[in-house]
Amino acid sequence: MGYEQIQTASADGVLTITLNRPEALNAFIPELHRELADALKQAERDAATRVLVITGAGRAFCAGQDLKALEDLPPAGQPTGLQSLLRTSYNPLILRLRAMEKPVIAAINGVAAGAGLSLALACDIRIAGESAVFTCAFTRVGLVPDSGSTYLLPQVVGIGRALELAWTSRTVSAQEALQIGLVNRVVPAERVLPEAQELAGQLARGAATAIGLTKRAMYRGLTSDLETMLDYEAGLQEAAARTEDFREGLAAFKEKRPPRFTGR
Ligand code: T3D
Repeated sequence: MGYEQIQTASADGVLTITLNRPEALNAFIPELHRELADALKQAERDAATRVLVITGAGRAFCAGQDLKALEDLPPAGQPTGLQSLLRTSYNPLILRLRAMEKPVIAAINGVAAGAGLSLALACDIRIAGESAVFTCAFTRVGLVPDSGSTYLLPQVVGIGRALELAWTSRTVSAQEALQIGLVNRVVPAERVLPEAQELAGQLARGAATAIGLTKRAMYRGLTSDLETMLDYEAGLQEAAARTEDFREGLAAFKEKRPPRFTGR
């Protein structure tokens, strides 16, 4: 599938996906959804892709749903189709990012608003530029947070902050985002993508099975209990211990050298 609404670039096990509608601050339209879904599906299947980086072209990360594409609304009280739009495009996107047993890093180069914030929250690690800003945006246009924000935002920043940010839609600076745990790091604007790609490269050279299973277990742990997770970890550890990478890790330790993992 040829892409117009996104750009993709692969290097050393890292796939960088750039949302590419800079004139609309990379807001979502159906074609962008289709292309992103296709790229993620390919990345999931491609053993050579170890880590993903998602970023935006131009000055924005993503401004959420393209509001100009929602012009033909029926009169108030009539069905709008938004429910179906969420179920067929946004929800599968968020679930795919979470289910994918590969790290996904958001390189947040500018504003993340509405479902653009949800997209960032669904990524595993968030690196923001100093001038990036965040807004829930949903309530400002009379909508409730969607695309996972009611689940993800309280997990990341706590329920009180999540409600405040959702109700007010106030703009959060990159520095405040760092302080409240909304992002992992803040870096100078020109370093956002390089830092994300450097971290991605480091992870891509890691033990892929252990990294993938760690993601699966950590997210499962959020909705589980200690006893269940102790048992679950034992099963996953057996799977990790059967890999060649575990043997290489042990050998490298004994030989006092860096490991050379192959992902097998
Ligand atoms: O089924 C469903 O429920 C649908 C799913 C909904 C999920 C959602 O995401 S709802 C929330 C949608 N997003 C928003 O409400 C954000 C709207 N945008 C803004 O609030 C502001 O643009 C920003 C805070 C993101 C950035 O502000 P600023 O001052 O940096 O830029 P700007 O001047 O407002 O925007 C620049 C251009 O981008 C402008 O176009 P123009 O006038 O120069 O031709 C603006 O219209 C366009 N733009 C920005 N956001 C969107 C957009 N165009 C379409 N859709 C957008 N979301």
